[in-house]
Amino acid sequence: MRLTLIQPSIGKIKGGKYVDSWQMQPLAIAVIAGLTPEDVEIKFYDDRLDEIPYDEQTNLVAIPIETYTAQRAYNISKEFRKRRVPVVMGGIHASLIPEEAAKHTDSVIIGDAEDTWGTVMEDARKGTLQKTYRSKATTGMLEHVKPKRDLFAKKKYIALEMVETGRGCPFYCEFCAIAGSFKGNYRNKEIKNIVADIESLKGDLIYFVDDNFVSRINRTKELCKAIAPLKKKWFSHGSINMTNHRELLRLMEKSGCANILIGFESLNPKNLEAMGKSWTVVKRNYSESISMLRDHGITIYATFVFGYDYDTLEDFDRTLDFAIEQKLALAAFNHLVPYPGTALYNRLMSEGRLITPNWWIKPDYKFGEVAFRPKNFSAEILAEKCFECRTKFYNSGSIFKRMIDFKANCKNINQSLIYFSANFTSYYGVRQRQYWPIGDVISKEELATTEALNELGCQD
Ligand code: B12
Ligand code: SF4
Repeated sequence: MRLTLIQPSIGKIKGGKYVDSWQMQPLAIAVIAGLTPEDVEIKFYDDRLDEIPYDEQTNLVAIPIETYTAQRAYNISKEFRKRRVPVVMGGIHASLIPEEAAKHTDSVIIGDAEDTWGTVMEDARKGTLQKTYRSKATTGMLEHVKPKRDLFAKKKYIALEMVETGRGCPFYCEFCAIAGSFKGNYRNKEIKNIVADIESLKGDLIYFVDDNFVSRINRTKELCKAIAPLKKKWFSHGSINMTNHRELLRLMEKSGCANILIGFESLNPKNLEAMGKSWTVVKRNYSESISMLRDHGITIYATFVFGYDYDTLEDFDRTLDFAIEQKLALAAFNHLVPYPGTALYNRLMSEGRLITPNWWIKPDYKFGEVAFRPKNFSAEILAEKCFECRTKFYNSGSIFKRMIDFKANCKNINQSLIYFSANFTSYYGVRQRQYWPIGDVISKEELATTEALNELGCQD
């Protein structure tokens, strides 16, 4: 039997380069391959880097989908199904709205693959694929499956090794797809399995893909102690309440933490309250938390979101100034996105504020377009102001100003190299991503007619 695994892109520009910062190893693909019986021949194509050979013989196609890749995945699925090849889909978007995915595929896997994939493969062999498979794994430890990373060997990904130590997050922020999907649930793997996974990797830069690396403080401390002797540099995401635990910060530093992405979201306490995120500033304000992380040599990738009801036009500049003054190593200035399956989506829908309820499958939808009506300015102004914050944050003056931080951003040669390469990748990425086409492969001419080509800076 032959299985074809496909990582979909968001959409592509024919002959153009894909967004650099999005070219990372797709770990879910390696996990599914690791769960697949040995006698099955596996082919893997990454739509971001490869052409998909629709006519190559195969018995089953499996595609992970996120909200932004759903439209493209549905188009890919259509091609295979036209050729009578069954297609199955899983991943966060398929799990959040399986009824939509079911219209475009033979089978939808809801939740984890670890306890469902074996049955899917058996049924596929027998030709008895069910319409849906639902994972029952919601509590207890997270099972570790050895990812089959050799599938990535010949592909040019960013030089980061992806490792998962836990899944889900104990918090419940209104806008977050993780909260919508895991409902405040968090499960972690056994530390000895994580250590073995890291030991098997050649690279020295690890990206822990966990939704919230500090979900369980004591367990994260134990994990940091266990990985410190491996002498790797690592990056991850975590909630800001980590700064309530000095010992944790010390252990993170000792274990090689180079950068941590933290959702700051807003400087306005009323917005934080509306998001269900007031807990971020209960013990100390953002500046104090930043300074504590800096004292431990940990650089920060802060994400901000605009478009909540208490945001005014002044908040864009105020937030940008804060991010530069605080010398944040990296920052994202996102507009609020109503992901389906979230509490935010349901609220905006009930308030009649979704401009296009199914924006992610709208044929000419572009990355960076705002899909809802904000309260205090228009959707277009929101998109423009976010883009302006990004370009100003990544202009050379700001990069230079933020560089002058010898405790974290430029504390040694390695950290300085990471700082510069991440900032320059972001400088280009910001322009490349804005108005990136969603859903299909389109030509530059088609794109030009939608007036966005210059904005994209997508030279060959
Ligand atoms: C690593 C990561 C990235 C990396 C790499 C992503 C990649 N695919 O190459 C980078 C940094 C590039 C990235 C970029 C973006 N990301 Co991201 N990312 C993640 C993160 C943190 C981890 C994903 C991961 O590897 N998990 C480990 C694997 C093993 O777990 P898993 O994906 O859940 O898969 C399991 C099951 O879901 C299931 N499964 C998954 N797929 C399939 C398929 C089949 C067939 C089957 C049977 C089962 C199955 O089996 C797996 C094992 O159980 C997730 C958070 C998350 N929990 O998903 C966000 C997440 C997926 N990203 C998100 C977003 C929004 C983005 C961006 C749009 C951000 C931006 N503004 O630029 C971009 C989009 C880029 C793109 N898609 O091309 C959102 C998506 C929300 C949504 N509703 O879709 C998430 C959920 C984060 C969040 N907090 O909301 N991301
Ligand atoms: S803390 Fe982060 S990952 Fe957790 S629910 Fe809130 S936004 Fe989502």
